[in-house]
Formats: sequence, structure tokens, C-alpha cells
Amino acid sequence: MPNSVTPTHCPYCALQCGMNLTPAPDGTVEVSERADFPVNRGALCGKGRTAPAVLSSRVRLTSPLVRSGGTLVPASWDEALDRIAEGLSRTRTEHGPDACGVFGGGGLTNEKAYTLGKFARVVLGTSQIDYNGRFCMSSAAAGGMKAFGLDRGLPFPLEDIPKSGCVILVGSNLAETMPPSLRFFTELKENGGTLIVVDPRRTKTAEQADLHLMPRPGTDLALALGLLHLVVAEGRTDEAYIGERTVGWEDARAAAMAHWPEYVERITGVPVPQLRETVRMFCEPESAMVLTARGPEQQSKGTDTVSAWINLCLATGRAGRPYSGYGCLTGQGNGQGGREHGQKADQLPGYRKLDDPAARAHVAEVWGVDPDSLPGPGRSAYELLDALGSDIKSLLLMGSNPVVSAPRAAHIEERIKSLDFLAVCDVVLSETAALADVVLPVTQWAEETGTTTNLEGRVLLRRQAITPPDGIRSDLDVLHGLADRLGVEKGFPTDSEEVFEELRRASAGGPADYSGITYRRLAEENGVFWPCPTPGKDVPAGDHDVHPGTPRLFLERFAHPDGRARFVPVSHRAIAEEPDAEYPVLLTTGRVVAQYQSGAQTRRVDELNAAAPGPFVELHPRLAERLGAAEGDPVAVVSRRGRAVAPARITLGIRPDTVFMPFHWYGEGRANTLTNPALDPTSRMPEFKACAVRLETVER
Ligand SMILES: Nc1nc2c(c(=O)[nH]1)N[C@H]1C(S)=C(S)[C@@H](COP(=O)(O)OP(=O)(O)OC[C@H]3O[C@@H](n4cnc5c(=O)[nH]c(N)nc54)[C@H](O)[C@@H]3O)O[C@H]1N2
Ligand SMILES: Nc1nc2c(c(=O)[nH]1)N[C@H]1C(S)=C(S)[C@@H](COP(=O)(O)OP(=O)(O)OC[C@H]3O[C@@H](n4cnc5c(=O)[nH]c(N)nc54)[C@H](O)[C@@H]3O)O[C@H]1N2
Ligand code: SF4
Ligand SMILES: [Mo]
Repeated sequence: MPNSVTPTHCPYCALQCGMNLTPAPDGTVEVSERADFPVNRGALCGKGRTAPAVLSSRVRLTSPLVRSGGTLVPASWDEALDRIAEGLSRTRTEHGPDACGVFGGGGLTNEKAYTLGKFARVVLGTSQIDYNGRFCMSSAAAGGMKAFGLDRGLPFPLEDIPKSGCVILVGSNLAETMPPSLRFFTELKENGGTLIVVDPRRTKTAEQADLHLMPRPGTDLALALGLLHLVVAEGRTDEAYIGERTVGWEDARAAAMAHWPEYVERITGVPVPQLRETVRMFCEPESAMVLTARGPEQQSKGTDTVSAWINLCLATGRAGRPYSGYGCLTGQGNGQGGREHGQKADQLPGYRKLDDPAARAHVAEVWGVDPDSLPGPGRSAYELLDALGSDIKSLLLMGSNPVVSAPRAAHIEERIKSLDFLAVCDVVLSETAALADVVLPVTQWAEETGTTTNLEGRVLLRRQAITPPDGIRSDLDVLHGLADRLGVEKGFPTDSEEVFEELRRASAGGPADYSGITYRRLAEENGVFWPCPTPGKDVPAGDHDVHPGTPRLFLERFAHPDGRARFVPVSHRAIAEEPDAEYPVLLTTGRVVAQYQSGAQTRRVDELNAAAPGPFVELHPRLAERLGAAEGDPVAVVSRRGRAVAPARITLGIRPDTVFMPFHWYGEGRANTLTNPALDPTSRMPEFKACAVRLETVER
């Protein structure tokens, strides 16, 4: 395909911005504007613009590596695959199938996520599979499931945002994490709508807000309950809607009424007049939305927090109506699709439940296996990583770099080192890959075709634009080669369209039904929203011979059998580790615009490193003064898990009781050395967004 222009999508975040790729004569690839994709209309952030830099052989893996005499040395594909098959077989024979673990990622395409889940259950027969999406949007998924009976991050396209009357954006810094999406919020304000941002820091996003609430980290649950209390006290509930479309209001109402505004002000630090103003701005227009991201979700009470914000929407009739609703801004490139097709511990394709006999029977038939042979649900991501070296002896890892991104990372790094056998598939030698016994170099976005599902539930076709270098194979090739060596010759195709055709059948009739979607439709229609069933006796085709897809959910009914949404009664509780005399300051963590996640990819791009060269500790001048630190001075941040050091960045844009560190780096500035793996009881999400630390100056 020399010199032809290929319309495709960015490899990084959940916006999945459209872009055009053109191979250049020197072997590089040029990115150019692709204006026909409605999510970004041609705009890209610096990461998307520079993504081809990671295709270069200067930074990527170019050959399989195997450990020999303590170091990783190049090897043939046959030798590398044989070694992995041997490692996994030995563990299975000596310790049973559940001693083999599999860890996936929300950046993997639908085809890869689907095949990885099938590989774990059918080839290894292990229940021990989970993925990094557990660290991402699992609390929002759990909250959405409880309330609506279905989890799709956004129940409407981003294009609906400018038509709403008010948006409350809770713990999202989308001006840095999804820059092209800021346009929808600018248009909201131009149309007369208002934007409220809830963030303990005055971020670039908060600067755009009409009202910025600055709560103490970890108190969003109390904040939402306080707002609901005021909604009731001021008579702003929508009783007709509550009666017709919901269940469970009385209990949720009673729980919220215990959260008096003054009590909520004491917990959150948000003044009562700001709470009242928020309620007024949210309730006065005809429509309004609440959108959450990692701020309120990455807490040990993230699920209850999401429930509280959904309760606010339901009590005011702001869900399942035009330009109104609750949504979660999912994060990774395939954060949505990656949570639907079976790489999650409790899940089968199509967002089916692994413990549901009918779901097991359906998927087992597609897979050609006995339903009883499918294992049950396994451990969640942190619990799986924590069991490495004890219950789990071998691990196959694809699409994550937990040595940097897992909570309590020094401990997890030790657990990984204590494995009998570790195999990693990656595009670069990540910090986790560097610990492996075998590393396999895989193809990347521009070199392979596959589908992703963006944060709106829009299924997209990412097309191959260039030929991969010699010596590199795709993740699907790897799973095919391993299945074959482990005695399963059929059922692991290497062609992604063939996998998708099977995924369509496996998802048919499930909550995330993709059966009406084909590669051809995706190419012609610029994406299709799920659910998209195959028209048949249960699904009238209407004017189409195909189902049109579902951009907007819940307008007629919610997904529970009775069509009604559920209120969930919730009450405030403290974070798992409150500050005390020894650890008096709160640490929160997150992202900067120029680096992506564990930095495995973006730290290999010169332009991005120049913009964001390393970690830092953001703190308020008052805290800096008490500590005796000036701008740029190294500061040690110490928690019960460990110690990290990074330069001080002093700003008035953060609460004086809180410090912030981005988590993109390894080494002494690794934020996750400090974080607390306290888990949410429902979603098993770790508390990345709040733990107790103390600060120390460092002599240099
Ligand atoms: N540049 C860049 N973009 C990315 C990514 C990246 O790594 N880099 N990753 C992608 C992925 S996977 C994800 S999940 C998304 C994440 O996107 P976001 O959720 O926007 O990212 P974060 O920076 O983790 O957190 C958002 C905000 O939460 C605030 N916050 C911290 N603690 C609290 C709290 O207790 N309550 C509230 N309300 N807010 C709090 C932080 O100050 C921060 O500004 O970004 C995606 N896009
Ligand atoms: N303190 C703190 N920690 C956090 C968070 C936080 O806010 N604070 N956020 C959490 C969140 S939301 C997330 S999503 C996680 C993300 O953290 P990670 O799971 O570590 O995410 P990435 O850095 O994207 O890792 C993806 C890895 O897969 C590789 N890769 C990319 N594409 C492919 C592919 O197609 N195939 C294969 N085999 N490999 C590929 C990349 O090179 C990289 O090494 O971090 C979590 N950790
Ligand atoms: S906003 Fe996300 S999808 Fe768009 S170019 Fe940037 S990283 Fe890529
Ligand atoms: Mo994420």
C-alpha cells in the first residue's frame, strides 16, 4: 500500500481520534488531519501527532528475547514460543491450571481482548485472568450496572454535550487527558449552558469552569449526598419521573437526608453557598449531565460515589432523557471494548457473566467446548498481582506495565520478580518486560487491523497503514502459536476479521451485542454504536436490513427487566487511610498532557519528553513554606508503602492539605511506590486518588 492515505485512529486514549496516515519514502509515517471523524474533527493532541515515533526501530523491540544467564538475549520466534509453552505447561502440571495467570490491557483491540480471554479459559483452563481496566473505570462500570442494568461509559455521543443546560465534570482533567474533547464544553458555554468542575486542583479544565468546587480528595461521595440533600430540601425533585422510571427512592432519599450541608462542608471543604449554587445551576435548565472520570472513581468507595452522583441525576429526572444523563469518561484506547469481551475476571464475551449458566452455555457452544470445562470467576487485578509468586507461579502479560502503574508498586515489582516464569508481549522493552523470562515483540496500531470501542460506545475500525518490520508478529499470532503448542490447534485465528466474526456470534444476545456489526459497515459508516443486534425475529429491522446501532441509550427504558432505573442508598465514609500526626498530608495522583500512562510509549518520544521530562510534586506555597522547600527543590514524599523523590512544583492551584504527583515514571519519582492498594468492595478498584503521606526535604 505505498503512499496511499489510510484513514484510521490514534493508538492512545479513549477518544480514539481519527487521523490519516501516509507512509513516506524514508520508511516513516506521516500523520495528517482527518476531518470526517465527528469526535475530533481533525484535531489531535501532541501524543497522537507524534505516535509514529514509537514505530521506529530505534525505540521498539525488534526480536524476541529470552533470558539466558540472567540477561535477555535475542532468540528465534520458535525458541521464544517454545519457552513460553514450556513455562506455562510446567506450572500447570506441577501446580494446576489456576497457578497460570494472564494479565491484559484496555489498550488491546476487541479481537485481542476476546482471544486473550478465550486463551485463558480454553487453552490454559485458568480462572486467573484480569486486566488493567480494573484500575481504570471499574467503579463507574459497577455503579452504572447497579443503576441502569447496563454499563456503557457514555450513554450518548459527545456531540450531545453542547446541547445540554449544565454539565458537572467530576474529577476529570480532560483539557490534558482528552484535549480535543474540550471543544464540546466550549460549545456548551457558547450555547448558554454552564460547566461545573469538581477537582481538588485548579487544573486547565477547572480554569474553563463557570464554577469550580475544590473538595478534599476522597470526599466526592459526601459532596454528591450533600447536593441531593439540598435538592430535596429545596423541593427540586422530579416526582413524576421518580414514580414512572425509578425504583428505590425512599431509601436513597433517607440516606441523603442525613448529609446536612454544614456537615458536608466540614467533610469536603466546599462552602455551603457553593453547594447551593451547584444545585441551582444543575436544576434550573431543562437538561443536565454528570460526567465522572478517575478522580471520584479511583477510591476505595468509588462505586458508592458513582451511585451517589447517579442518584442525583435520577432524583432530578436527568437520566434517559435528551441531553441529560450520567456518563463515565472511559480512559484507554479500547477501555470500553476491553471491558466487554472476556479479559475481565468475571466475564464472558458480549458483557456476559461468567457465573450465569445460560451465558456459559452460549459461549461454550461458540467455542466448541463443554460449558463445564469453563473455569469460574478469578481474582481482580491487584489481588492477582499480589498473588504472584505464591498461588500464581507463571504469568502471561499483554498490554500493561504494572511495575509502574500498579498501586504499592515496589511490592508488586517484588511479586513479579518472585514468579517462576514471566512472559511479556509488548512493543517496547517496558520496565515490566525487562523482568521477563521471554519478551515477544508485537505489531502496533498502524501495522495491523482491528476494532476498538471508544468512550461513547462507538465501535471503530483501526486500519493497517504500513507493513510491520520483519521479525515482528501480532498478539493474535502469539496466541495462535501458543495455543497450537499447548495442544489446541483450532479456534485461534491470526486474521482479525475472522476473530471479529466469531466475536459477533459470541456477543449475540448479550448486553454488549456486536452481532450486527461488520468490518465493511465500520469502514462505510465511520463507526457503529453498540448494542447492534442482527435483525431477526426479535429485532425488527425497520427501514434497514441492518440494525442502525444505538447512539443513545435509555431514552425509552433502562436495561433492568422492568425498564426502571435503581436508586442505590449510600452514605459517606472515610478514605481507607486518613492523614494523622505521622502522615499529615493527602497525596493524590494523575496525569499530564504529554505523557501516557506508565510512559512506556510516550517516554520514548523526544518531543513529549521535552514537554514533560520527569515527575514532580505539586504543592501549595503554604505547605512548601512550612516544609522549607523552594520551586524545583527535591522533595521526598513518604507513605506507609515507601518513599519517592521528585522536584517541588509550587502552585496556588491546589488545596494546601494535598500534594499531587503524576504516575508516568519509574525510579525514585515513581508515584505508585506510595499509593494505597485498599480496594473498593464491589469494583475492586484501588485507592489511587487518596492516601496519607509526609513530606521531607532532601539534601542534594
Ligand atoms: N495525557 C494523557 N491522557 C490520558 C492518559 C494519560 O496517561 N495521559 N490516560 C488515559 C486514561 S487510561 C485515563 S483513565 C484517562 C484519565 O483521565 P482523567 O480522569 O481526566 O485523569 P487523572 O489525571 O487521573 O484525574 C483527573 C483529575 O482528578 C483529580 N482528582 C484527584 N483526586 C480527586 C478526588 O478525590 N476527587 C475529585 N473529584 N478529583 C480528584 C486530579 O486532580 C485530576 O485533575 O485519561 C486518558 N488520557
Ligand atoms: N497512581 C496512579 N496509578 C494509576 C492511575 C492513576 O491515576 N494513578 N491510573 C490507572 C489507570 S486508569 C490505568 S488505565 C493504568 C494504566 O497503566 P498500564 O496498564 O501500565 O498502561 P500502559 O502504560 O498503557 O501500558 C500498556 C503497555 O502495553 C504496551 N502496548 C501498547 N499497545 C500494545 C499492543 O497492542 N499489544 C501489546 N502486547 N502491548 C501493547 C505498551 O507499550 C505498554 O508497555 O494505570 C493505572 N495506574
Ligand atoms: S486525545 Fe487521545 S485519541 Fe486524541 S490524539 Fe490525543 S491521545 Fe490520541
Ligand atoms: Mo485508565
